[in-house]
Amino acid sequence: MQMKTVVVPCRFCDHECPMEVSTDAGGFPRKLRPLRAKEGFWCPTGMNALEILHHPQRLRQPMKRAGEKGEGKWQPVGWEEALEAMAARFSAALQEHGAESLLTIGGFNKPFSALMQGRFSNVLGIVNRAAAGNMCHFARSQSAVDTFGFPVKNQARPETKTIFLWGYHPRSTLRWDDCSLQTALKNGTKLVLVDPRAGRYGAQASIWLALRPGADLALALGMLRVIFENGWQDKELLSRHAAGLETLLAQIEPYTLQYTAALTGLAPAQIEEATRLLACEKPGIIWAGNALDHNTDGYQKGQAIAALLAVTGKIDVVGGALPPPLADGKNPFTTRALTLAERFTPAMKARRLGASGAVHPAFSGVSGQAVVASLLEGGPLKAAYVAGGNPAVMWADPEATAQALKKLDFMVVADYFLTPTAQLADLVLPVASYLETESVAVAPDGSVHYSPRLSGPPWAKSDMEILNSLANAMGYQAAFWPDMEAFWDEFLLPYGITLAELKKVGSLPAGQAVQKPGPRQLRETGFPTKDGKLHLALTLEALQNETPPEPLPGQGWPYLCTCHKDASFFHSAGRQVPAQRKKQPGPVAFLGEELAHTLGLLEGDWVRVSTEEGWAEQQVKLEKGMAGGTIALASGWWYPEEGLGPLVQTANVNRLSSRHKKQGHSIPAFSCRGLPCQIEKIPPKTICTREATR
Ligand SMILES: Nc1nc2c(c(=O)[nH]1)N[C@H]1C(S)=C(S)[C@@H](COP(=O)(O)OP(=O)(O)OC[C@H]3O[C@@H](n4cnc5c(=O)[nH]c(N)nc54)[C@H](O)[C@@H]3O)O[C@H]1N2
Ligand SMILES: Nc1nc2c(c(=O)[nH]1)N[C@H]1C(S)=C(S)[C@@H](COP(=O)(O)OP(=O)(O)OC[C@H]3O[C@@H](n4cnc5c(=O)[nH]c(N)nc54)[C@H](O)[C@@H]3O)O[C@H]1N2
Ligand code: SF4
Ligand SMILES: [Mo]
Repeated sequence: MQMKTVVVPCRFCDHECPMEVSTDAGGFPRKLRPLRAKEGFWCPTGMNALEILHHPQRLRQPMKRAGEKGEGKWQPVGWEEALEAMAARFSAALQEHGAESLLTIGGFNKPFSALMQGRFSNVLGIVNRAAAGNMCHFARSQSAVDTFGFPVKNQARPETKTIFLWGYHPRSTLRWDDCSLQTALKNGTKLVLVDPRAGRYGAQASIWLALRPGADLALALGMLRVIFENGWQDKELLSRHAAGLETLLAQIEPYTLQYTAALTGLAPAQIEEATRLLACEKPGIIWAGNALDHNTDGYQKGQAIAALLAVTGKIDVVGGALPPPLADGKNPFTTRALTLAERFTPAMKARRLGASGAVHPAFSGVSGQAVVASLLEGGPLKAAYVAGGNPAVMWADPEATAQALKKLDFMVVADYFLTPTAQLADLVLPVASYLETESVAVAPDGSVHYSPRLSGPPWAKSDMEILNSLANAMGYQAAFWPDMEAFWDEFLLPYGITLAELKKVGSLPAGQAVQKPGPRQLRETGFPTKDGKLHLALTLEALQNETPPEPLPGQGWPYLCTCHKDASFFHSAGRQVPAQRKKQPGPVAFLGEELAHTLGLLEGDWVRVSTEEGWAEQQVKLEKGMAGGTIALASGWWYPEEGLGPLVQTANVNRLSSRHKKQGHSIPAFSCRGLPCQIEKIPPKTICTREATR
């Protein structure tokens, strides 16, 4: 068979990795090869596009609900009818109940899909937009922006002497970071691991701080105190630029080594030595992950980490945390312009759910907790458009989330499969994967590439196309495009080329040179914060009476549970895909050998982990040196094979999390790291992966 190859960007997440696709004589994709494989890069999610293409459980046509919500009875409908129904229901909600009655739900940023969702919301005036940011990275990145003016990008340079992996496990999650980390380690960079479990880095770390889950704020404050006690701070930098230093010093005062050790479960000498590495072996960087975002005090944790970087002079230094370039030549058309972001005015933002209170002004979305609370209380929401998210699995308290979503008059879900969220919909739409969509890709070097639609299932449409058609059907032609070719023509305007012309030539070389991040002499000019200062005081007072900063096991809940992501799955997706389930057939909870011994548990046993909120059942894998009294469950689990409906998610770790008790201050996240829990052995479960996936 004569094969041809073509390079297309994977669009399952916002990294848009180039994939080499081999197509047969009919142009049908047969083989995938990630072009970054040479660097040791591998991603099961990107690779599953081929299996999705042929999967028997793939959504194959729009379907409307035929029975009760969640009953599993569907009636196939054509695209025309689906679009008409959507346009009618959304228009009716708008007219009868106003823009506050509409809701969009997206998940982790899917390129272009999120863009069109943003434009759709901005044109219609939708104020309630739930995406994943508040439970993903927002606390971490915004706290750095507020402290020294820009978010931290993980970059290892030959100059980098130390890297802290702090609640971040890129070998499973963001593998290109792991590739660069491995290169750095080979070149002598030292690794400090801050994680209750060793994962894939325990053996590579010079120091492993196996802290109690949830105790990151205490650790960071304790380390700050060690720094000032030893005079390791960058005195010159602080004397010129620090704001709020006195407050910070008062805030860290209680966190003596002994107190910090007691709160974190770490040895004082270990904390001291890790702090010395951070402060004295420079330049260096802290690569922080989801463990910092997934608590009510995620913003304060981010502030403390940002303060650690700032006081040790790691900002704007080659080998440390560099600011992004002032101009980004990657795409002359900014997302802001394409989404018509200026239409989302402060007055509109003020009308969204949960806007009052202590929400950070930079956070303009709504949290899942606010959506669920409002729906259960009979609030204004009537109709929802869901694309790229699976809230009935990924939000806190899946049961309440499902009950809440059922209360909507009308919910549309665009997905590949009938997920627990889609099962609750009134209308489901089959979405096209990156292999099945014609698009344009702008590479990091600024070059522009045509990405063909490889013969995929004709029934599937891209998110962009669906929303563009919906907006047209609702009468918003003026702010949208007659078809997708017209959209791409507009996207390509700054390049002086049309889609049809790009299709002929394939690619445009990099135009404007893309700037690399580099030092900007901020020590001289001041930092890109509103007043040029380094803002070191933490907004700790905001936490008072809300959340204890460090969860401690209590009566009836003697242990602590936390979670992590499986290397083989992207959140809740992929559980139907044989190759992925083969790698990871079921949900694995890591348990320290000591605790396993205390509980009489062996590798492979099944356990039920309970918190005040609920329980989840997973299979034990023993892990050496894990933080005392801790179990780390896998997130995102449901069994498509069980067909039991959306309410039965026995393995879902989010059953353990509260949706209302701990809203999170500043950035509304829910806590899923460091919850007091109980662990008990249960009879073994059989996971029928073969039936599941065939
Ligand atoms: N306990 C716990 N909870 C967590 C986390 C955790 O670690 N632990 N992680 C949090 C984080 S970091 C995040 S980002 C969120 C993620 O939350 P979500 O983004 O809601 O989770 P996903 O499972 O990725 O849901 C994406 C859904 O969209 C579908 N999909 C994929 N690509 C596309 C596309 O291009 N178009 C459309 N229409 N659909 C698509 C997938 O099949 C899947 O069903 O969860 C958060 N929740
Ligand atoms: N395979 C895969 N890759 C993904 C994703 C996916 O779902 N699957 N999701 C993508 C998304 S949206 C995101 S946001 C990133 C997230 O990527 P990561 O930040 O790496 O995500 P996690 O695995 O959730 O958490 C990282 C580490 O935190 C540790 N941890 C748990 N509790 C604590 C704690 O209390 N303190 C500390 N210090 N550590 C703790 C866990 O053991 C784990 O090693 O990954 C992205 N890439
Ligand atoms: S899902 Fe994997 S292959 Fe696809 S863009 Fe993201 S990291 Fe790259
Ligand atoms: Mo995320």
